[in-house]
Amino acid sequence: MSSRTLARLGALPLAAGLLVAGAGAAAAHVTVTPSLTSAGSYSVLTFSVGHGCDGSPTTKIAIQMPEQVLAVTPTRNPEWEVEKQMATLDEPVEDAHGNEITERVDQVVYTARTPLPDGYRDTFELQLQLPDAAGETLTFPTIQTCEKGETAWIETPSAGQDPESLESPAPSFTLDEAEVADEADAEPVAATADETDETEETEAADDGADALGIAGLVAGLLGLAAGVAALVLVRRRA
Ligand SMILES: [Cu+2]
Repeated sequence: MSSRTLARLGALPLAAGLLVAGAGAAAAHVTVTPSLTSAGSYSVLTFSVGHGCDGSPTTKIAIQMPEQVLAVTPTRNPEWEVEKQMATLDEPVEDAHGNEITERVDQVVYTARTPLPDGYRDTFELQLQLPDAAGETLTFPTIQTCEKGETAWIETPSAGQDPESLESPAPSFTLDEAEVADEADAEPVAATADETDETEETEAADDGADALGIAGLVAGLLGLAAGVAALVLVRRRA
């Protein structure tokens, strides 16, 4: 191993330390914190707004979705109206249920019922399935509109540039490798259990009781499987 390689390896922890320190400094910006970063996972992204525009209260936050993202489920926030602005896809695609999708969510726009005063923060949660693209950085250019003026959080670092040197960086994060446990995705499993229950309820009482017992057993086993999968996930992260 050459001394140059050793020097590079030595620089790695330093670079990582700088990134962690940078996260604190960026806390006042408009930032995104994903609940999961593994490619293909269902993640809840929490966008936070830490201040107004040069002291002016915030009236609107418009978050642009990366092109690879088709569908978004925004969490409602009692202080804000939320609206999805759609864009037509160049070519229709099929979703997991075989339905044809002709448009995607281009922007999620939160409009304040009462402007958010400078010096107070608020958060916006968007649930979406992360694209299956480990290593790629997802960027969410965001326009913050205030009673006076606006801030465009749209800057992205060029190659080798320190993101901390940007005045108004776009919220972003990098996708990690897909988790193996994602194969046994919790959502489809839950949907199957629900359907079984509904079908059994419409049947005769005699058969229904037996079937419900079996459905309960199946649901129990599925729950156990999900629990084991979750445990494996937790162990892997630790
Ligand atoms: Cu800031």
